[in-house]
Amino acid sequence: MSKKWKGIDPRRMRMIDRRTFLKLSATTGASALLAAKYGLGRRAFAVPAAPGLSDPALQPKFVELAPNALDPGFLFKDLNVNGGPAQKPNFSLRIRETVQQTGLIDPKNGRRLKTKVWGYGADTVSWPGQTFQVMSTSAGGADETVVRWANELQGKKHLLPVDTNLHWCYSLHGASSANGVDYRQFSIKKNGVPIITHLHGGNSDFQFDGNPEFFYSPDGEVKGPQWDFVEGGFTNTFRYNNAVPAGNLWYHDHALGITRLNVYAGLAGFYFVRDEFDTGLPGNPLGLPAFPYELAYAIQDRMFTDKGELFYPAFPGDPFYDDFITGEGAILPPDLFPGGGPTALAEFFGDHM
Ligand SMILES: [Cu+2]
Repeated sequence: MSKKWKGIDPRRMRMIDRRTFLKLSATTGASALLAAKYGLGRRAFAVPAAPGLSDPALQPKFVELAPNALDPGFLFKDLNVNGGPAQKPNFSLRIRETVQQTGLIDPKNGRRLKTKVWGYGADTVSWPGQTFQVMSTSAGGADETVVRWANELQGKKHLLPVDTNLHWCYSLHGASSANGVDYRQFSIKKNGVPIITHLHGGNSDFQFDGNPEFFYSPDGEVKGPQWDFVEGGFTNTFRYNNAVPAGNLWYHDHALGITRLNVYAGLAGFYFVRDEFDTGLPGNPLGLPAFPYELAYAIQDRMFTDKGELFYPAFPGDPFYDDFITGEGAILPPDLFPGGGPTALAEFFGDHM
């Protein structure tokens, strides 16, 4: 770190950012004024992608401070602080539904909207999940980080429309079911939403790697077929190898056929490995910035209804449906897709960030 950086007060950093932000939002404001002058409604510049959806042009921008995922207050607390052999999990986490304010407002009255999301957390859950920070064995860390992932999604309904005609958790049967179980006997309505967490970039044993066929329903009642081939059977306590160099990893859901929906609902977060070079601390041998100058942001795109609920296209009339279904000449058998959905679309681009 150069002297120059050391001298800057973190609060001033934030101010600089703010000023830049204000400048940017002033530009947006100017175009709105121009529009008013020439009698163009703001609608002339953007419209919601479909009726009933939130119009991003009517949302205030650069108002909320984007949280830094490396803020010490946002790190998960390691339950075995001294890196000692992890008999208990280092991190005991749950996957649950919660309600969050994302910064969205109701343009009609300026009131904040609330959004139902799914998140990871120790006591309370959040989207994105809090950040892991673990030490590589090369820097004296334990051999493994042990994480318990408790599926506590209690609703018997997904937040988003699920295409159950896909190759997914509860459609495995016949040759596609490795353990011979017919998973069509299960449903979200009866058994809840299955999950399985993948540590992206991790060096993990197969049973802890978040393979989609290792899914499990709330409380592990329904287990994916691959658990039958694991010595000792199913567990929701996973072990991650710490004999890896420093890096920016992330964790996210990976359940068969509903990964896009579970992640969209909020199931993702950061996982940093530190080592003797990238220590994450000031004065590290690589001269990398440390908190508050080292920042971690996940940029994600979403769509919302005008009530603030997450929206994901799946039915005729929804954004991208024409591009990937009608326009491609796809024919969805009406007995399987009453009303033309819900179906999975090949691509999606949200209009809110
Ligand atoms: Cu991944």
